[in-house]
Amino acid sequence: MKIDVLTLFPEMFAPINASILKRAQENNLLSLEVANIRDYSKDTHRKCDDYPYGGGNGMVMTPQPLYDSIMDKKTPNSKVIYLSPKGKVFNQKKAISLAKEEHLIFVCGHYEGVDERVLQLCVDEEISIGDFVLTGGELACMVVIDALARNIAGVLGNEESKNDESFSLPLLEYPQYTRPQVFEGLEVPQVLLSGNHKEVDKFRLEQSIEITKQRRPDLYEKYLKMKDEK
Ligand code: 4G3
Repeated sequence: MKIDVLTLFPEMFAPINASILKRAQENNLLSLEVANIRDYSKDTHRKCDDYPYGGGNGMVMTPQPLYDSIMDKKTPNSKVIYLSPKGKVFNQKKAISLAKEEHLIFVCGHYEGVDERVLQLCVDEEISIGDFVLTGGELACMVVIDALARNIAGVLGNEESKNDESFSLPLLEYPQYTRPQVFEGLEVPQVLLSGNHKEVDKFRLEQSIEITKQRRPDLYEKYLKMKDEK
């Protein structure tokens, strides 16, 4: 997959070239390019923002540099995504479907957002990572890229990716333990040491159900309904 990011702050994207996403790029499963919107400004001072028509607080990103940067990256197979608090809320299902795209272009807004006409002209989809406001779309963009990249075939070891079925189940993850068997007086549950895989699976499912019931009553209701339908 090819991903283009358009931002006024390319330096914010350093973390995306570490760890698993670094390996994905080295293995040519993912190609990530971050471009500076300012490089497209035709203004003498490379300005990319201006006061909002109608007044109000803060600045708005001007359409020209944004429009030109998007058009420069766009191909017939691209999907252009804008990160904003008024987008459709991102989830695991969306992460899986975006992982199947050929070319994604992420547009990161700063200040109080971008001129609406750019969204109208170029943006295919508006996505939010949750009901809160960030200083810019960059962190939201990295969240979406990380979540989708781990669903590209080959990016994770196959054992790791299997675990995601816990989110379509829909139950929260069961607790995990590793060595030592006793840590600060706390013991690993006996059943996990038994070697009885059927009992282990049963224990984990019970744990998942219990933690979901406690922490996410909304998911628990969904789970009960799904079980009934079976
Ligand atoms: C206001 C995305 C702020 C308007 C972006 C863009 C939160 C999210 C911004 C606008 C963001 C999110 C930039 N904050 N919840 N800040 O995904 O168009």
